[in-house]
Amino acid sequence: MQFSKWQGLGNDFVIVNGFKDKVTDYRTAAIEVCDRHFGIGADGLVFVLPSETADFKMRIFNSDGSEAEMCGNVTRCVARYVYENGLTDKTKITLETLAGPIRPELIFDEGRVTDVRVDMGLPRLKRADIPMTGNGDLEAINEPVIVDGHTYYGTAVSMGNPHFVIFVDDINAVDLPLVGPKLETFPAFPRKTNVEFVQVITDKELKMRVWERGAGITLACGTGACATLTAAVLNGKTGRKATVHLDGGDLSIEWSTDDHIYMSGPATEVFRGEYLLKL
Ligand code: ZDR
Repeated sequence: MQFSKWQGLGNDFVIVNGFKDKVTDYRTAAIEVCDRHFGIGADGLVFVLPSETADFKMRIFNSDGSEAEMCGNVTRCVARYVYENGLTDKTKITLETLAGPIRPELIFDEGRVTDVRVDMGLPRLKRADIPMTGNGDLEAINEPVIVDGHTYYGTAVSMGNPHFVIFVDDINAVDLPLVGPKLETFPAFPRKTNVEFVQVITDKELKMRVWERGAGITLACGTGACATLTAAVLNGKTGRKATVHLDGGDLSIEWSTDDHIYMSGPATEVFRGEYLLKL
């Protein structure tokens, strides 16, 4: 199986051209390939596939084999991947995902791609759309969740995938490996959730650490940064445009007047090769 290894702010992925390489069991392949000792090592495995409704379809599998509806960092990487590998000559494409169509656009400076700007679509706030238990028509903003006797106040946002955003005074004081999995699997989230701890720096700057559903701690999370800005606006912490500082670098996020969220950041190819699937 030919592959290409990419990273967006240190959130790393193996991308496979599904037009050429057919894999029968995506989930098992993801667990095998993402293993950092026995495989290539990555936070996720991504297949670029034909689509009837968009330029391409992408399917994203977390390192535990579960399928994610969407992934912001992958979207930026895939936009560059299809352009630079000659699968398209378009610099603005539409990708079919389980979360609906997503539109990335390559940003050039002197003929070279510097960043990718992605129209991430509308953030979804109703509990039914997260999904989160309770009255499905209502939002969960600054909602208390009690884990091990500690109350966490979080805001639930779906960017196609579920996020629970918790504002704290100091993100470095959070024991993420301990509390992350407990919130990820908290019974109020029937499809589990990604968990973001966020510190407000100014009304234009946020710092965030993430515990990802199905992948654990990662250096960055695109959908998580978008959910974070949404939650920050809803809780009166920032304006509609802010820089989100992640462990792997910065993303610029805007909740635009068309109500869509726009995310801008880098995407980089690291290496490519042939992987010998054991399946
Ligand atoms: C967070 C993520 N890396 C991104 O950049 O948006 C997405 C990965 C998928 C996530 N672990 C999930 O929703 O299961």
